[in-house]
Amino acid sequence: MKWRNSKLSNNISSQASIINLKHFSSSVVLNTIATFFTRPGLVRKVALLKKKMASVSKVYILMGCCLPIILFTSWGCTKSSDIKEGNWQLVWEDEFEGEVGLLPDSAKWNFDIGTDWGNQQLEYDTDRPENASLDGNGNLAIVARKESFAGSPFTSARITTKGKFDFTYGRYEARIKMPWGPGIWPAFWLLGSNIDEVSWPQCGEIDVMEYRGNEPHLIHGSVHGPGYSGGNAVTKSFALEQNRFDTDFHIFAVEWGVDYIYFFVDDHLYQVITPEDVDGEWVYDHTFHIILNLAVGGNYVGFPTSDTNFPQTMLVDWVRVYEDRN
Ligand SMILES: [Ca+2]
Repeated sequence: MKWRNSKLSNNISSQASIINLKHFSSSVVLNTIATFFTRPGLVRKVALLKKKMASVSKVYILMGCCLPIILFTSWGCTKSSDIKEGNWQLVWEDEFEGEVGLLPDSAKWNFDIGTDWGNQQLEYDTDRPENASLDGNGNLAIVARKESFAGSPFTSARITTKGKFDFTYGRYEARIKMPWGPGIWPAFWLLGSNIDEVSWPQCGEIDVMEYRGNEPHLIHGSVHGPGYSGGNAVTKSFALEQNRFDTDFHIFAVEWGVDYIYFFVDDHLYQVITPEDVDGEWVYDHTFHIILNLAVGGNYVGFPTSDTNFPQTMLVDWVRVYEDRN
């Protein structure tokens, strides 16, 4: 989540078109390969793929002639044998069940209290239930508010598992419903737990999901490490077809193993990162911890406008971590 040089896109529709084509040419093909050759849940994935194919039928017509070429090219880049299948066993979870107003379980989560975090964020992150608490319906609500607090014009929250759950490899997933509005920046991410010893970005960072509130149909998955951080991170976007991430819950996940990180939205594999894809050291071989936060403003997302309503709420139904027992 440390971005320093990213530019705010003002052309959502054209960017969406580009991303959709990228998604079509790589994600759908990868998903096709993964579905039919290596990953579990064949029936469900075929159903998802059919739904996806229906939604991009116009693209199919336009690109029909190119399809064999794309398939051939993608097959050459990512063989079915490259996609590893995990035998996932649940090792950690928070379902956020409990009475409304309760703080997140202190046995699992810490609050990072303060502001900026290196990104020029505007909010002050507190440990108050007004900014992070259970909603009584099985969700954690992280709430950004417009209020003057400790010298900042907004408040919100940032919670981490550092020192309480630090883990290496596995499938990390969360079911989240996004807020919406310019300058709103929710994220679900992993940070190297050795950050105090080696600092950032040497510690490594895996952004399972980032989202710019002014682009509610797009999410982004990234890794930051030495030589490829901030605006030079290795990243890819996933766009919903005629839908938005703030109107319902979606599942965001990574599957992280020795020399690979896969990125998923609702079981669509849309990005594969291996050591060959990073322009620097591969630093994803030690323990990381989980972070959930909702930022207001900052270099990555730009700043709130008159179109941004407050309070803004990021709802998290659950966070689950699985270990590969293969
Ligand atoms: Ca829940």
